[in-house]
Order: sequence, then C-alpha cells, then structure tokens
Amino acid sequence: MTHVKVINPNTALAMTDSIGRCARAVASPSTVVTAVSPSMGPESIESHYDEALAVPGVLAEIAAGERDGVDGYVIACFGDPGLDAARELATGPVIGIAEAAMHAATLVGRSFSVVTTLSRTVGTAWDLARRYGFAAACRGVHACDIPVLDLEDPAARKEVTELCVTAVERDGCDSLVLGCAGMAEFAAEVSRETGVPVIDGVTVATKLVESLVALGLRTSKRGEYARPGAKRYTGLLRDFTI
Ligand code: 2AL
Repeated sequence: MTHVKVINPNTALAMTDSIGRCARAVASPSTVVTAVSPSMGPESIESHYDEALAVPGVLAEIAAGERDGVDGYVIACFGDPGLDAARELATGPVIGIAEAAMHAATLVGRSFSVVTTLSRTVGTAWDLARRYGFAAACRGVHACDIPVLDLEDPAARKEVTELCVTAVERDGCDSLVLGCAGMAEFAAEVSRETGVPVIDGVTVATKLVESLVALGLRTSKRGEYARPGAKRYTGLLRDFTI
C-alpha cells in the first residue's frame, strides 16, 4: 500500500475535495490518497503574498505526513509553493503540480500554453516555465481573470474552455496546461473542445509520486535537500523549530 498525501495549499475545503476526487480517479487501487488543506493560510492563492503565507501551512502538513509515514506528496497549487522546503523535510518524493504538468506537456507535444486565473499570476507561470527549463516550449500564458474560488461556478468552466480554444488557435500550441488546481475537473471537457491533450497537474503529479515510490526513488538527502539544520524559530513560527 502506498500512501500519497495531496496538499491543497489553500484552505478552501470544497476545492480540497475536488482535488482529492481527481487524484483518486487516477490512483492505483493499492494507493491511499489523503487530500488535505493546511490548518492556517489563505483561502485561495493568487498573489505572491498569498503564496508566501501558504508555505508555513504546507510545511506543517509535510512534517505531520512524515510522522504518519506518508510515502510521497503532491503540492496541489500551480505556484508549487514551498516545493524546495518541502523536499528538505520529506523522505519520499514531493511533486508540484506545475512542474508535473509542464513535464507531461513536453512528453506529449513540443509546445504548450498555460491557462491561469488572474492576470497577476501570468508572471509566476512564466517564472515556473523558466525554472523547470520549459520556457522555449511554453508558447503563451493566458489569464481568464476568474478568481480561484469562483471556478466552481458552471459559467466559469465555460469561460475557461473558451479561453483554452482561443489559446490553442492563437499560439498554435500542441497541448494545454491548466494553471490552477481548481480547474482539475475541467480537463476532459477542455480536451474535447480543443482537440489537444489538456494536462491537469493534480492527476499527473499523483501518478508521478506513485511511480517514483514504486521505483524506490526518494528525495535525495545528500545535498541541497538534506534536512535543514536545527535552530530556534521564534514568535508565531516557534512550532517550526526542528
Ligand atoms: C492556484 C491554485 O492552483 N490554487 C490556488 O489557490 N491558486 N493557482 C492560480 N493560478 O491561481
């Protein structure tokens, strides 16, 4: 039995349920998926401020997962908040949905475009493409300007789908990456409408974590991802003392 903990870094529990459904839909019968939100943090992540303040809650969930014997983790927010720090704490693999989606996109085509939520997140999506080495493959990043928590509205799904169709026509990209975990349930419909592979990072990251665990591959503890050195943390962060 493999235990994969999928962390939705925001505190919107309806979104956590949706993320959990998507992860369970692709997980092997022998995998247990636990989908959680941190006990502290922003209800949605759509700015650098939100992202920075989501990270302590994510790290607390990783620390709890290590105590519970979790085999691997998915960070289910497109900014991949706290990914490197999470790897320092975790024994097993930790995969962010943006890195998972971009890797998958370049395995099924030579180019992809990203459809994200607010315009202010466009720069972050480009930063991620550069960080993961996919800037040349990324043809465009398009914002629907729908806030994360409004994606549940059926009208939002229609708008996102229409933007995806436009993005494929305008960019000539081979595939599409959904730039928010709140869009995970849109993938099949968007793929039907656009005719290209549509990649939701939640499902890809879940399968990647499962595969890495099955292969016996864990986070390297030799260098940069070694456990952080012990030191005192003060004030609101005192519980993060290692
Ligand atoms: C996200 C996401 O995946 N979760 C969240 O709260 N915000 N991404 C985004 N582009 O807004």
